[in-house]
Amino acid sequence: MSAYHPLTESEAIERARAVPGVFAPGANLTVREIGDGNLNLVFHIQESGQGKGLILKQALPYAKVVGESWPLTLDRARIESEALMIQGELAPGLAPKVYEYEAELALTIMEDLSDHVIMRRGLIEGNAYPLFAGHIGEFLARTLFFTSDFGMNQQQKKLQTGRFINPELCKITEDLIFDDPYTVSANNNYDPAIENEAAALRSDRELHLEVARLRYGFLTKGQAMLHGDLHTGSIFVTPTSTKVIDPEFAYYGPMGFDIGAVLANLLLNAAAQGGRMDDPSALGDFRAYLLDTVKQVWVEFETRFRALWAEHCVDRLLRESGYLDAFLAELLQDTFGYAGAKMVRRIVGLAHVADIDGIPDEARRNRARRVALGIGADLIKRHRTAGSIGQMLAVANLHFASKEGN
Ligand code: SR1
Ligand code: MG
Repeated sequence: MSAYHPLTESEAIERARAVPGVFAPGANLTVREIGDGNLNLVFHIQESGQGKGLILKQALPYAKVVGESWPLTLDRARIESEALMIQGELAPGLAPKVYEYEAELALTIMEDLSDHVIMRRGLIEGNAYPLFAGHIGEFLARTLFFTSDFGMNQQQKKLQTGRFINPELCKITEDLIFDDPYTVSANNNYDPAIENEAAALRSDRELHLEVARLRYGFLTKGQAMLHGDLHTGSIFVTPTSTKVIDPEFAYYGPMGFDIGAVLANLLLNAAAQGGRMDDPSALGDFRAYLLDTVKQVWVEFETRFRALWAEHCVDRLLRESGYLDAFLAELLQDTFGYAGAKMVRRIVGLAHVADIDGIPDEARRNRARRVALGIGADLIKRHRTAGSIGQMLAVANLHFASKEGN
């Protein structure tokens, strides 16, 4: 019989105690279960008064957000721990250190990041992270380049692709992002006040055609090892540090899906701030910061990806002059489309974002939802004609102005 069982808090303490070299023998350890995501248990173990800690993340055999009626593979814990280690090697300092992975318990033991905050929470509070664009640009460029056919031996890449076959987690994305929002689905979850907008998503055939293209890209375009769920709840920050966590959705897919996820979540926060900030000048300043960050993430990514290509591209023909420009032009278009799809799903789909759902005033909350849906649907529809990151900012500003009347 399998030894798997969800850990109790006291078992989590004893398991943490057994990690060599972290806590003093006999240390007074405290534990808190802090998992506020959709899928897992997360225990935070601390040594009282010593500033030392560990995180124990344990996969549950079902999706916590729904319950035991939605079974989910424990193999995602292996995928997550392997992805964390690969990302930590490729992008030093930008992922938490993994101490141990225990397959039987689907348990990953990693660095305590409690001196950081979840970026989504920080942005909701109106905090700016000026180094973030450079950090995430570096993370994206290095993890995507070095796991792709540009930066990795192509036979090794095929073998690595096999280790990241992640059908159940991909199916969640295929349903929740690339299907449910565009049909009547029991998974959908939205305020009746936006029924007209939700119905418009279901009847817009032009939109469906573009979503089909993005969906097919997600299903077939195994360009690089993705994080697979790179929203601002998967990123810990301080003013000087960025750590990317939670890559349990990792698989080989289209690079634009990861980049688009980051940009979508910045834009969701920009939409949300219209319902949160009362002072127009503070709102203008914070939105300017967020939109500049959207632009800088792409610029920092592209600059680094180009430099990696110039120095480390392993494929003679992919080094051919002009190829990289064409590749990056298509990647920008994918990024627009995936960013749009990520925005739409957070408004009408199963899993929402606190940026918007936490807006206290109902009318302002639903206005922010309409703004986000408008931006998202436009990015999807326009993705194949996108030619510069500035166009993404223009789409956002258009919807702020037209739906907020300023
Ligand atoms: C059933 S899981 C719902 C969502 O939570 C994760 O963070 C992913 O974004 C997934 O789509
Ligand atoms: Mg997650």
